[in-house]
Amino acid sequence: MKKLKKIATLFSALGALALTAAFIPENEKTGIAPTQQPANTNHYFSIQKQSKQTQGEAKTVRYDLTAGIFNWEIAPGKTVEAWGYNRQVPGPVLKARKGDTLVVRLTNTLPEPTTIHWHGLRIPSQMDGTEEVQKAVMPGETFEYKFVLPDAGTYWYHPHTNETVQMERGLYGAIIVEDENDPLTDGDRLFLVDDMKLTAKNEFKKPGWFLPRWMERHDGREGETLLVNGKENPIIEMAAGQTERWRFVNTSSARYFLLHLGGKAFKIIGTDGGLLERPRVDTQLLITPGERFDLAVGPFEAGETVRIESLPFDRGTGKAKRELFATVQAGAAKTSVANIPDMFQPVPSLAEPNAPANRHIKLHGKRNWTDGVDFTINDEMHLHDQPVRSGELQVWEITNPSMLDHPFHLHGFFFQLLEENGQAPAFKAWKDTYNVPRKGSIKIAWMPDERTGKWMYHCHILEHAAAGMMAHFEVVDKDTPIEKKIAQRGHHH
Ligand SMILES: [Cu+2]
Repeated sequence: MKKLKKIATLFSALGALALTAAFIPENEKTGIAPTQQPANTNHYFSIQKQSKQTQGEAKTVRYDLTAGIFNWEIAPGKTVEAWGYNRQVPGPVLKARKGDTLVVRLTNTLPEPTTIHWHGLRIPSQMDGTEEVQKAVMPGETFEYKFVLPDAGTYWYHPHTNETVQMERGLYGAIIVEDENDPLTDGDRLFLVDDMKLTAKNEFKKPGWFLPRWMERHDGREGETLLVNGKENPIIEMAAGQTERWRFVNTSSARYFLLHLGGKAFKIIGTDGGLLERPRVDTQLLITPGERFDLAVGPFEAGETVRIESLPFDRGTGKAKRELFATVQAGAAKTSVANIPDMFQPVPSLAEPNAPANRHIKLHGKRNWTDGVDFTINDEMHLHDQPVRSGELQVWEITNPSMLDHPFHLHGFFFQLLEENGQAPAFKAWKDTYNVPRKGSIKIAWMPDERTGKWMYHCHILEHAAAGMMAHFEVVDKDTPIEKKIAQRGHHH
């Protein structure tokens, strides 16, 4: 009896050992120290520049990300059981220079499978982080992502598995790709805008009976807890007399963020795919889920307080409020070295606004008596769309006869807006996410390159994508007969 017990203890100890070994990140086993692992998210509020010495020579930048569950304080005394990377919300800022190779080792300690999608990065299809191109990373498993960063700008990462739960609870982070052409500013900050839907006990709220469930599927999930960089109404200290680069990312499930800085003018300098052709002065700016905008902000006067708010914007749900997200306090003045030129870089036109569309995409919904509503693309949930060929210009007309706005997101490629409701846009930009207004339409152009493989486009309101507003398609080599691909796909399903 005693001996048996001893053996049992030994076996359980061995089991525990094996389990522990599985959870040790590869870097610790090999003794290679991971680079740049910040301990908290304060770094979002003040980004350190890359060292100048490394400029010009491409390098490999490594990060270890561990997806897990932990307590996260969103405000003093207010803690949620978050899901996040490296025990912080948002996860670490991944920083590199254009041309660098990014290597990210993901370890999953969540109770369910996960993946990482690199929103906006023009990387190979196999690295896109969807379950179309990889097997989800199971609990206890590790997966290495590795790719070259082709474009400077502000990007973000998040799971492409069970997004309505995993992203809502905090699994997301920012990526900054620097370039020698970046305008000189006095500081660099990130603003990851999010909301959480919490109970009075600060637990993630799940809609109980059918009507709230129907509503959440229809409208997308919006919560009353408003966050910037994982914090509720943070106070940001900034020196007077400075001009800073503020990088906004809308990481929320469904919230439309109509940025307003107390009426103060700011310069829009970049968006999803990097810098604009020239800065644009404005006092408000719509940032829909998934979109990024880089601004040049300031200078402010010493002692000034600036409220970072979202103005009311009705996206068809009829719920529009003015809301405070963060507060900036300007301290004593500092000398400025900022220089925002009048011209950045040309954005060569892919097509004229009147170019005829070679694909028509309809975003819509239909009644479903179990869940209230299904969301569709060309009348199908989770559409399998036709392939496109490398090097063949795509002009897509995307119509939205539904009663709700939908932020359209294309994976892996930048597009240009040609028209919105029949009007040419005010400026040219590289985008990967753009709002399709309800009862309206947009026309976009994009060029599939040699990165063949499986891609997708979908609404970036996470509940809408989950409810069917999602399409899969393939980029095929220019010599592949498309008819054959369609036949293969037909055979598959
Ligand atoms: Cu939508």
